[in-house]
Amino acid sequence: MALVEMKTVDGVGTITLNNVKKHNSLSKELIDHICGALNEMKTQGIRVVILRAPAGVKVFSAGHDVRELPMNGRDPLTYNDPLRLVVRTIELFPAPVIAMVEGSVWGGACELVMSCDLIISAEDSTFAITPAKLGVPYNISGVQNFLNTAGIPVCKEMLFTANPIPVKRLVDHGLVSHAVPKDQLESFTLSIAQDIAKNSPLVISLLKEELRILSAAHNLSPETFERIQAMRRQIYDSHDYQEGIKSFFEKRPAKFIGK
Ligand code: LCV
Repeated sequence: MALVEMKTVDGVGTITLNNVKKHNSLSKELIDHICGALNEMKTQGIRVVILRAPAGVKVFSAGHDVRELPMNGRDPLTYNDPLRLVVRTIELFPAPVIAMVEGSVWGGACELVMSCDLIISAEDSTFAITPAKLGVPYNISGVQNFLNTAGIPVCKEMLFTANPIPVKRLVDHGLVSHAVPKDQLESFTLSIAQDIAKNSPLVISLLKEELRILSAAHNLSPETFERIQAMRRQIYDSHDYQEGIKSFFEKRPAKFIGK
C-alpha cells in the first residue's frame, strides 16, 4: 500500500504522507516512499514540491518510528538512518520543498519539516523536539539543522523542554514562514508555490544550493567531531537511553537517573 500520495499540476508537485493510522511516524518504509516520490518528481523536473498530510489530521507526523530505534547499544541516528536520508534528500532536491503543516509535529518530524525550504502551517499547529524526553542522543548534523532554522534561544528551549511549542511563537522567531487559518492553508500554500514555479528553475536551484552550502556547519576538527561522537556513544550505551525508549512503550514518564 502506498504510504504517500503524489500529485503534479503545472510544475507543482504534492506529496501527501498517508499513514495516518500510524500518525505518519517516520518508519523506514514511509521514508522510502517519500524519497521515491521526490526522486520521481526530480525526474519530471517539478519546480516546487508541497509536502503535507491529509486535510484535517490531528498529527502531521509523530516523528521517528520509535519501534525502529536500536536497543542494543548501536547509534540510533547514524548517517544512513532513514530520517537522515530523507533530510538530505530534501536539502539536495533541486527545487524548493514547502512543508504545509496541519496538526502536531513531533521529534524527528520537526527536523524533516525544518529541512524544507519554507514551512507554512495551520495556526493551531504545535512543534515538539523530543530527544531529551526519550533519552535519545540526537546527532550533530540534526542539531545543526535545528540551530540553522530556529536560532539558539528557541532551539535550546525546544530541545531542553521537549514541549509542544505553538506555531505562532515559531513565526515570531522566523522558524515558520506563515501560520494561517486552516481553511486557507491549502490555497495560501498553493499560491506561494505557483509564484515560485513561475520563476527561473535554474536560478532557484542554484540559490538553494548556495544557501545550503553557506548555512552548512563551520569546520569541525576531527578531534572535536570524535569527542562529540564519544559523548553520544556514552548516552546510547546508557541506562537512560534504554529507560527513555521503555517509558515510551509503557506509556509513562521516563525516570532518568543521569547515567
Ligand atoms: C512509533 C508511535 C509513535 C512513534 N513511533 O495516539 O527526535 S527524537 O530524538 O525524539 C526521535 C527519536 C523521535 O522522533 O522520536 C519520536 C518522538 N515522537 C513523540 O514523542 C510523539 C509520540 N507520540 C505521541 O505523543 C502520541 O502518539 C501523539 C500525541 C502523536 C498522538 O496521540 P494519540 O493519543 O492520538 P496514541 O498515543 O494512542 O498512538 C497511537 C499508536 O501510535 C503509536 C503509539 O505507540 C500507539 O501505538 P499502540 O496503539 O500500539 O499503543 N505511536 C505514536 N507515535 N513516534 N509508534
